[in-house]
Amino acid sequence: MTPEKSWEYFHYLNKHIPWTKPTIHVFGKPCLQPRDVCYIASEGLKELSYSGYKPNAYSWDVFPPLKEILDEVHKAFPGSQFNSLLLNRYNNGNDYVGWHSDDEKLYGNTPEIASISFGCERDFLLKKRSYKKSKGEVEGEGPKTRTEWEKPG
Ligand SMILES: O=C(O)CCC(=O)C(=O)O
Repeated sequence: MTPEKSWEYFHYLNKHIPWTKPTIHVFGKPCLQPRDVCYIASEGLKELSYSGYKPNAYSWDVFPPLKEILDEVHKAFPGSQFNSLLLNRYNNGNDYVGWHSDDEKLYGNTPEIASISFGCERDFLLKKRSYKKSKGEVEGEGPKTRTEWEKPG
């Protein structure tokens, strides 16, 4: 994607996405999510729920440029078939996403994630999740369902 096209998408998303800043619950305490979000999902996908919040799932059909972006992602990862999109808008340096793994049950045991950024350049961080090992457990023997990576900080 050219930088010009990428900025075109940036302005489209900024203006036309119905951004919300939901209240989520972290360790039982309500707090405003520190960024704007919007959720797009293919028909038939189970409802997404995280931190006590169930976002409304918009259809891809409402936002044709998102379908173009999805096509680009599918081209970049041949054979992929992404079924949903969580959009995040970071308005300034105070907005962020905390360390987390995308391990919601509805995405299955080995979810595939693609990430695409528009706007200013920023760091995208990943770290290997730490976990307790039992005595004698061989490295790489952990439960298959574990999602091993966390992102970003
Ligand atoms: O905005 C990002 O780079 C990461 C977003 C993310 O990890 C998420 O929404 O699950």
